[in-house]
Amino acid sequence: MSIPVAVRRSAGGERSPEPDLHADLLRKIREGTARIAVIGLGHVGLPTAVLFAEAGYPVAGVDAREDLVRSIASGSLRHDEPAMTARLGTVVGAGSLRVTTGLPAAAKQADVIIICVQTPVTKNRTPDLRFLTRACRLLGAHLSRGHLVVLESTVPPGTTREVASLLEQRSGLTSGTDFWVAHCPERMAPGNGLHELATNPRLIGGLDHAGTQAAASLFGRVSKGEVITTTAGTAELAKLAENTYRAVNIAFANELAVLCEGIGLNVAEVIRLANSHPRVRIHQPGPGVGGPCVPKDPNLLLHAARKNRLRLQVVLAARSTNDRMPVHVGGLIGKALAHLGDRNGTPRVAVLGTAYKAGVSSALGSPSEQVIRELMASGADVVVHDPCSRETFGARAAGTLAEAVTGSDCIVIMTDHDEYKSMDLASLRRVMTAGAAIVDTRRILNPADAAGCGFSYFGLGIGRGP
Ligand code: SAJ
Repeated sequence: MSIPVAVRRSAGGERSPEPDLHADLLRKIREGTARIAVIGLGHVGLPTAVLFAEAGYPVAGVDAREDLVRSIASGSLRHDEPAMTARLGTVVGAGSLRVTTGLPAAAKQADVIIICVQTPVTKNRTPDLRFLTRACRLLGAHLSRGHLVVLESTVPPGTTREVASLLEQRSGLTSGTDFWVAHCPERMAPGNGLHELATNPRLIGGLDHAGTQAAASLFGRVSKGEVITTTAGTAELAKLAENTYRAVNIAFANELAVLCEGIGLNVAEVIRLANSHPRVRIHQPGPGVGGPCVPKDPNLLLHAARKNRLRLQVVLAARSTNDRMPVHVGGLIGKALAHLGDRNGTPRVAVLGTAYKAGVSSALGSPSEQVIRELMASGADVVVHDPCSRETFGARAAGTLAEAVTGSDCIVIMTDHDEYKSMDLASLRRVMTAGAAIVDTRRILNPADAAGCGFSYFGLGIGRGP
């Protein structure tokens, strides 16, 4: 799916911007007076807005979700990043960041518009650019000469140009002459956005030199990392390549894990030793990949390949390996329960972690969902606990770790939250049933310690010997 645009497209060749308009924009960026509108206040837009407001720019943060806007304005937003509440409170309190649901007014008053809306995939894993299209339609109707539009959302190759075309169509203005468009893909791990957006190298790809120059100057004001300029298309694909590399690397680690289980070796040790080679960096096996980016971005890449009648075999294989990991975890749980021998009644399983990774509240795409739903479908009594996420995926929620574990036959560690790394295994063992098993999909426990406390330990990637 692509952004629907009229036939008229932005110019293929470079056009000269009007020197006064462009020079004026550069001056405002340099002097810190450029008014910035950030569209979309999710895990990327919010820290982006805070950073620019802290750098002294007048920033309007725009989001369609009224409850979100209200909670930011009133200082009651709960956020994964410890520093966010205080820093957000400071810029909102000082009036340098104001938040609104009104995109048209914010766009009209801005010199720079940064688009940070979500770009998910559909059930068929094709790009769903509805949010982006909607934002661009509204924005295009209020675009003025001299505007700089920066697309920070992760997008399929060619989207930045399509954004420019849509804006041209809606505004009657010409990209590269009247306004400028650039792509600056976000590169931040959710949970650490304020730090990573300010320190990671930034890629800036404009549709023309003037757009690249303006966006590079802008992001250079808030980034201590290198600002690397390129074309829009290269920046789009480089961003997708980053997360696809991660997905492929994790899939390889997952295959090693399954192999180690089969031949009685410990994958943690195998990877540790392989990674002692200076040019090897194998990632960690786990129960599958979740979150807003790593499971999604390879699909944007695959979509681009499909459009060009290409089949990216490695990426496809990695996707299916990662997709199968929750099923593999289900198999480990089955082995663990079987190991406990004949028991009367329904097995009770305590699933620890619904968040997709440690320290975040988001359970988007979390492999815990499939594991929990399949356990429930098989008739198990499932209790879930997560110190960060409220998601339960339909299972019974426990308020504390002890409550989740009490009376259980099996603990399944799905997320490597700190609280689980420092669990007091001996006390947990005492409140469980006579036979007690642990399935540790993140290998955060020492198998010998767990066994010493009387648990049957099943680690993902840890072979149990011949
Ligand atoms: N995971 C593993 N093994 C690993 C690392 C991660 O199984 O070795 C799993 C995690 O448990 C999680 C999923 O993969 O379920 C994604 O985790 P992640 O650590 O890749 O975190 P994200 O998705 O929060 O952030 C990624 C990061 N991308 C890269 O490191 C290349 C981040 O830097 C990006 O900015 C972010 O995607 C994004 O927004 O694109």
